[in-house]
Amino acid sequence: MSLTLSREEIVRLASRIETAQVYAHSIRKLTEEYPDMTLEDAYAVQTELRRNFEKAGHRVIGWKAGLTSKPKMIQMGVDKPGVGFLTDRMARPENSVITVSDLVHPRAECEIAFMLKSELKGPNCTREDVLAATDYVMPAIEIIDSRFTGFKFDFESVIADNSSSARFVAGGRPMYVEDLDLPTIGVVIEQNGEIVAMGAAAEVLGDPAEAVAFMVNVIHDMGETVPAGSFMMSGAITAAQAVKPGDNVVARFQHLGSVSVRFSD
Ligand code: 0L1
Ligand code: MG
Repeated sequence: MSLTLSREEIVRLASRIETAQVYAHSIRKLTEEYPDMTLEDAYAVQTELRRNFEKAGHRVIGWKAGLTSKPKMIQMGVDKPGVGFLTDRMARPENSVITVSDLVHPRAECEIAFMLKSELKGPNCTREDVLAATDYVMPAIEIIDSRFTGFKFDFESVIADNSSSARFVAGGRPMYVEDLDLPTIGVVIEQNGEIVAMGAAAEVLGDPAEAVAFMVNVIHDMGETVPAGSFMMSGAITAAQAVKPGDNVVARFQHLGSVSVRFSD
């Protein structure tokens, strides 16, 4: 696989996505204009988007794995997850109110987040490396937002759109990985008091630490390492739930406590 887009096209597509994200309007998936776009092109657009946000003063505080569950990968026709960057501007306090009028297709999903105490780097990062570098894990809700019209997209378009990153909320009870059997941690999501999804962390590549190792290796391909202090969201354990103003979402994790968030206009 290689780059097919020119530097000018990468800059133009990154700016199109940035505008869609900032002003919450939908755009056509990028592959309508560039049907031969490769994964390398998509990550080049995402990198340009990251640089644009950094120039505007946003701070990259970590990374996320997206499309981690088997059903979602099958739906997208891929056998690997995607990666996106997380910034300080996406973070929201636990139980805060998230406005949906500045999002396009908001959905909530629950994940296990890893806080790193030492640097991780590819190209051969393993699950064991991740566990050794992890200070603690904690539960999180990610609010994803695809910017593509009609919620129609493909893998390349999603990657360029920073894997639909929008907001995230961490909370619950931080715990050391040695005190947990990560794959067997169960989670239940409630929306307005009703259970809407449940699952076990093994849904994420068999073990969420595998997803973090996968991310580190993709980040290496983007020319970056992952510093100590990074916040790594390992990917959705259950399907994402569409949310609307007035909704209240709670993710209850076994051992790790719960995280909640509310939504308004
Ligand atoms: O975090 C994720 O799983 C990203 C999902 C990307 C596709 C979508 O917006 O549903
Ligand atoms: Mg996610």
